[in-house]
Amino acid sequence: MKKDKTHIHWYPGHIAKAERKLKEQLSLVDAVIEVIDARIPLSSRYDNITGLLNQKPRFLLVNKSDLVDKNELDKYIEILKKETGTSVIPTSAKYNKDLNVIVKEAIKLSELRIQVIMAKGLLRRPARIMVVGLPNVGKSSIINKLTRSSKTKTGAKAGVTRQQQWVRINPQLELLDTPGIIPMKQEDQERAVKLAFVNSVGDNAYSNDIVARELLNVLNDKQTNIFKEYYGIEQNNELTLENIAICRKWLIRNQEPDIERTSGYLLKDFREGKIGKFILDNLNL
Ligand SMILES: Nc1nc2c(ncn2[C@@H]2O[C@H](COP(=O)(O)OP(=O)(O)O)[C@@H](O)[C@H]2O)c(=O)[nH]1
Ligand SMILES: [Mg+2]
Repeated sequence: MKKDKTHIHWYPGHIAKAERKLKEQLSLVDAVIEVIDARIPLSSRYDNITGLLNQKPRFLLVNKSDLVDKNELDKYIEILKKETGTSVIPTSAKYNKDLNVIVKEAIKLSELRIQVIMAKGLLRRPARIMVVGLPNVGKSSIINKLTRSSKTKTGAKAGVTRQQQWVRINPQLELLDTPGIIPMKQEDQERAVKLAFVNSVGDNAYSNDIVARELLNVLNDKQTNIFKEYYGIEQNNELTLENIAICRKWLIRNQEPDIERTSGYLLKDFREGKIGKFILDNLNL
């Protein structure tokens, strides 16, 4: 695929299909879990979630919380709670030992609908919950953690889960894993680039150097210093891809900075949390 030098853009085709399927399944579920990424807690929300999800009861999981500062994240959690009026639970599929709080909340949220079914004389059935969210936020990882197995496939790239899949967690709860969709307009490039930082858009939608430069651009002063320290750039030198390349000796012929390679490493280091813990949204947005 040809990479546009200035824009991030993805094929709307398979997203439209996934969105259609998601809507089809909605009538089958009691509630919805929306998984967001702690590094972009505002930008990884679904824009039109209430429209798309048809006012289903739902709650939010702020996953990958191991990659951010807990105190800073708490401020965003408060905002999200106020805004949505729902439970907002920080999680980490990597480190949380006990994700049972998710199971409890899911069952609680479904109870009303199950009671209605039972009032009609039908037998009690397990709560059915759909797990939605952008690609790569950790939906499948959380479900696997809850089943203590690898029933769903996970992966560091966007688009690993291609189909919806029901997973039984226990006799009271079944979860539906879904392929992540990006229900936003591509015109919102400021947000698209944040999705690229955290690997929520496939890497054929952009070129690394543009996204890497943007990543350096959105950092605040404190974050910039942490980056400089990590790559060994002196405090009075500017934080640029070129300077990172020179400090790390990522060079091509004639000792020129190897920008392509540097961009790739920078994004990788950031995504793996090696440089530090960063939230890249802004509270006064
Ligand atoms: N650091 C960290 N990585 C995570 C966490 N949850 C998932 N991942 C990683 O993120 C990538 C995407 O996970 P996956 O479950 O496939 O995301 P999905 O597309 O939403 O289903 C994988 O490489 C996971 O190992 C988490 O809480 N913390
Ligand atoms: Mg998945």
